[in-house]
Amino acid sequence: MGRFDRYFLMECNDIVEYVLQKYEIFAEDAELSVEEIGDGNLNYVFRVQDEKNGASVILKHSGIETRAKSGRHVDTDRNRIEAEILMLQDKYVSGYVPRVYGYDPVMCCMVMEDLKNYEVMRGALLKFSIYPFFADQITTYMVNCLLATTDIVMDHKEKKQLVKSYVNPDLCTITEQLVYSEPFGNFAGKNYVVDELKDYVEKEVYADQDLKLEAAKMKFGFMEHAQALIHGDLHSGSIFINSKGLKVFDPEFAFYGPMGYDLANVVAHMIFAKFHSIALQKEGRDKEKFQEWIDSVIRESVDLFKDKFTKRYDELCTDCMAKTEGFKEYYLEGVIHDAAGIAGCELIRRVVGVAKVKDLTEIKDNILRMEQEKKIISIAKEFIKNREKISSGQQFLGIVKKNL
Ligand code: SR1
Ligand code: MG
Repeated sequence: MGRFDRYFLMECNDIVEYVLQKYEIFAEDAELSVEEIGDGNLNYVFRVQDEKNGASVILKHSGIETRAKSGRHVDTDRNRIEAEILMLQDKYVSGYVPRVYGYDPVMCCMVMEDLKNYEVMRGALLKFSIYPFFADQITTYMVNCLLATTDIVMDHKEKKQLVKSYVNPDLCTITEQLVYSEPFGNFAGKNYVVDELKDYVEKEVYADQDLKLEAAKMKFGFMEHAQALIHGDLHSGSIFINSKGLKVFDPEFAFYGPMGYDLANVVAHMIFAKFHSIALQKEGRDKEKFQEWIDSVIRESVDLFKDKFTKRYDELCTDCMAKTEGFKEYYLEGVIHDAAGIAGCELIRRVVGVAKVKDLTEIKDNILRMEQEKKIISIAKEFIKNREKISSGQQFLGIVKKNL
């Protein structure tokens, strides 16, 4: 029995032997070095580099426990789901996801393209970088991947096979708890905020029964609505970007859920970037330009999603009843309402919950941070409570601007 025929948690010094045994990627005279570069909550990410010839790959390896020492066990099947989703999405929207070279179900390890010429978008936004084509690119990714996997387009039996193949109970449990439950009641007692925000959160979030009811409705929408194969965690840390293009990665939370979930994450994390800039970017022309660009992304992510969805729907729709006049508009309205409400949940959970975002934690002055977080909570509450009235990019942006 070989060393890698039975699962164990690999470390840096196991990786060269592993790659050489399992893959014929590198030249015979390669001089390989390994570096652990992951900074997520769940997995280990290694860059393997041939120092002599320049080639490199990324290995993503799943542990049975989360990295954050919560002791939470998470099914390593997420690594299979991630590898398969990336390969599937490459067919729907070629070039928008990293290439996968192989997946090993024993060691729960995927080998993929090293995107050295790209930057993780959250880091880039924290430096106030602007990407003029982002809204256009991310909506192309979303519409192509999401619509193709719905009952609108896909053979219904084939779709049910995908639903089965991507049941993702452990990762969905994380979302059900961290996005749809804990933010509205702190049931596990693990939420935390800066002292200056505590009273506000008690009153405006935990004691708001109307808010809790709307969140409960949305939680069941998430669990019960197998609409499309969603990415499931499409925040700015799941996007590699440069001035020409982007690659969406890390779809380990993928499953059949409400497609508004992905759009919601894009919008919510642009709002975090906006408040990070409001708090920490030096006043001046660059700040104005960054703010204007963020606003345009919030608006266009929604409007371009709608335009592209409308066009692709007509091209791809196969279901006879889905061709009924008025159904497309009804269906798309529902997606946008979902996106508004889910964006609200995402905004609140990153303020009060255990999984924070650097956009806010980098604001070291607690008063300044509390001021931004209060506004974010107001925006979120309006998104959630009024979601069924929100149907355009301008309405999303209007709510943000009203609460600045
Ligand atoms: C325990 S995982 C915490 C969060 O990180 C991931 O990126 C997801 O957003 C999840 O909710
Ligand atoms: Mg992730």
